[in-house]
Amino acid sequence: MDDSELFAETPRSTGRLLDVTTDGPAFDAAYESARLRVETVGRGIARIRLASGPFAPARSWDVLRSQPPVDGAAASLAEGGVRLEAPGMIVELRDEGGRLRVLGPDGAGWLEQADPAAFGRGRLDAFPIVVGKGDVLPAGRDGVLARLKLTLDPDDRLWGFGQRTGGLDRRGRRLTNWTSDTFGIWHHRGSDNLYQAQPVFIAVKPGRAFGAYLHVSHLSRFDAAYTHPDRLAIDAFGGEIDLFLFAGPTPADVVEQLTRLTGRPLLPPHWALGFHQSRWGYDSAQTVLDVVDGFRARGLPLDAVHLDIDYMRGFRCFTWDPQRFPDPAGFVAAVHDRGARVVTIIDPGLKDDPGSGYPPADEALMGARVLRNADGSPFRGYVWPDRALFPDFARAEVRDWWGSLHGDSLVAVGVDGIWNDMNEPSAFDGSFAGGHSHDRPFPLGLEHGDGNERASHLEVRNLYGTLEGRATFEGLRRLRPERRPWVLTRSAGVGSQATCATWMGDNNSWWEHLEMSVPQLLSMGLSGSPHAGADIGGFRENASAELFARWIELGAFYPFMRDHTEQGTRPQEPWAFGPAVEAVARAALELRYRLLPYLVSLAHEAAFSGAPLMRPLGFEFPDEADSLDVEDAFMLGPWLLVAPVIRPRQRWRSVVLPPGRWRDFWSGLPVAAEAAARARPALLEAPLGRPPLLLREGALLPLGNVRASTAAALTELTLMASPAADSRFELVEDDGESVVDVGGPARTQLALSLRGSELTLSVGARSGAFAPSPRTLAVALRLDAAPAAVTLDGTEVQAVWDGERSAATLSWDDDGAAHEVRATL
Ligand code: MIG
Repeated sequence: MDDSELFAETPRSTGRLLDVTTDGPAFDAAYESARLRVETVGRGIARIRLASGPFAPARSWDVLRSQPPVDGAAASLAEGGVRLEAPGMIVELRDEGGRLRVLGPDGAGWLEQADPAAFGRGRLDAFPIVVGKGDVLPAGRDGVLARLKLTLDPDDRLWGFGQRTGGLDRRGRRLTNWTSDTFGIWHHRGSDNLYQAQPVFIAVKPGRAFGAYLHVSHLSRFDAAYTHPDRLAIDAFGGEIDLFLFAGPTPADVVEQLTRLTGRPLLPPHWALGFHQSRWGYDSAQTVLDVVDGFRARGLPLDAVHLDIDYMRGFRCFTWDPQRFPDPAGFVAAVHDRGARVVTIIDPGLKDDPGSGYPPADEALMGARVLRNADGSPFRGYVWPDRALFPDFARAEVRDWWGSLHGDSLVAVGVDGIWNDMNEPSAFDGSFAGGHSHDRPFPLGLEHGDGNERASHLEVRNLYGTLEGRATFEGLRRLRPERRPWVLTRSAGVGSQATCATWMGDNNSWWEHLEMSVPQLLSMGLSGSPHAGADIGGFRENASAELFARWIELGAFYPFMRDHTEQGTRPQEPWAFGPAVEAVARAALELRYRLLPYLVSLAHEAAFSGAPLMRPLGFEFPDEADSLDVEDAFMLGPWLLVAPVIRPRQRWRSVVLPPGRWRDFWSGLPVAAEAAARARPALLEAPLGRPPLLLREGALLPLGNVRASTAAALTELTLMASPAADSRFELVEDDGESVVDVGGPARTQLALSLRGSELTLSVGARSGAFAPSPRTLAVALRLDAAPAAVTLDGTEVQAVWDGERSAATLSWDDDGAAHEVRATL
């Protein structure tokens, strides 16, 4: 877009560079009509702020975490400019032209400022997705658009950008950061923004990655080589470009740096990693219990059932319908008795009927806790309960109040988790009963915050879901301090990973949306939010039997695994499509439950370093160009490669294999060694119920026994191993429910080495407070042939050779002590 389409007036450029001063690990520059500050704020993290006036004030709701000081970062005046050298990255400003350059530690260019930055009142119609009837830009600096153009390396793939439609590499797209209720048919490539806003990206090419986070909550947009093939333009309202840069050098390092700055991902309770069943339209306690019984009667695993808006009395949040759910506590107890958990939906819109015996509305109005119009009157919009009020989550007092609302009606009843919907926020301009239009009635000038923190909707909208999720998380933590909170949210932003899991909203029962869920969830993890899933089977419209089968097969690898569908669609429980599909669903669910010890370890890794559970191949093989460009397959943690089937009637899949020796998970047999050696695609068989699933060389994969739910004990732990010269994995275990502090979880170091024909697998002594229940520990070595000899702690033992699974297995009662298995191949 050229300037005339973006700005309502001729924009001001920064003008001449007047003065530069250094300040320890930072430098400041004054231009004729702008200021710049470049600063090292943490290990591998630099911040660039550029504004036409004073920098924006800090906000109490901001997600940034303070960082310890960094050694070895210093700014110095150099010939022709100023240079900030920090570990991992260099930022320079050259006197001539006053432009920025970002370089790697080796001096290779990463980003270069293409034009002087520009500032001016923006044009709202340049952001068509945002404009509602009568929307106007707020006055003052809110409405000032800041524009920075950077030149990119032509080889850079651009990953991340949060929740999006489309593919993994988003080069060539324009990406708006604006949370919106964009449902079903709008989940397509032409429609760029969805419910969440994470303005972050990773630029990656073989052997090098760096990242960026645009720390601006106002409406903003990236033009990622869309208008100009080698340029990244950043446009942000609020009058300032505030850009954090992450030095990498690998994608994993970037995600670590991003989540160190904005919060590590939450640690979910174990039940949340199990299978969730949901649908809009489970309209009575009995219906829900019948569904849970359906799982139990068939022996299908289930950990949670979700209650959609059907449970409320007239869509009033924090109430139960007295006819449909006459005894909430009895109902929840009955689900618990069946070994499952209850998650209830909560929308932000509170029914506007003060004085009618609905305390949340009274308290909201009397406490002035809601969003206000410019004249100070409460803002009202229409959602499920009809006319509604919207809490102002930017205020700490309102977040506390909101959290406490979950006490009597939900936590005291025994509800286990909370599902936040409609928090983009979404509302309409007329009653739902009368057929609503899809206007966006939240005026951009609507007021959030209080005191000297009053802020416009243009500034706070993108954070609304993040702040609601935080209020809910903190409320649950206060109300039930002994348990890990679990909150699922539809709208989210950078920072919400610390409090909420998310799902991808209202997809359709289309193959295209099954396919899209892979790059979508990969992008979520790369953007710091790994605990994400897409509705299995698709939300809108009816899934075909085959689509459902393939989707639940794929969903077994989603970090958050939930079957959900819209009111009025055909039944979508795993048995609803007949015995053949039920068998596929059973295989998928059983695999999910076997994978749980691995998923728990990966969730701990994510909580420690940000590393996503679901990873692009290039995350694990960042030096391999071929791996970097795969978007239709992914890694689950370091050890498993998943290549889902994404088309009907397909029984084969071609898979680009990263280097190394890969084995078929099911048979244990080596896969297309020739293809792997030369990074060529392999063609793999993919019958229904058995999608291509490959075990990486060096795998140390912990697997559990199949259970009805995580409420049942883990009685077997199997370490599935595939030989390699050297590899390691940390098995992390905990009780799955309590808040884990440092020293709580149990850790076991696993290591594998191959010297000549001697394979050694060592299981370290378990450390930490958690003690697992009694169980068998098994080692399953995936080998080409039965081993010649096997010893356990130096004593010869008999391993059982299973030719069909190419596995030599031995087991013992787990005593938490160190053990060593040696096999002569
Ligand atoms: O206007 O609560 O994305 O999961 O079933 C639709 C009803 C509101 C949208 C959510 C969907 C949920 C539905 N909600």
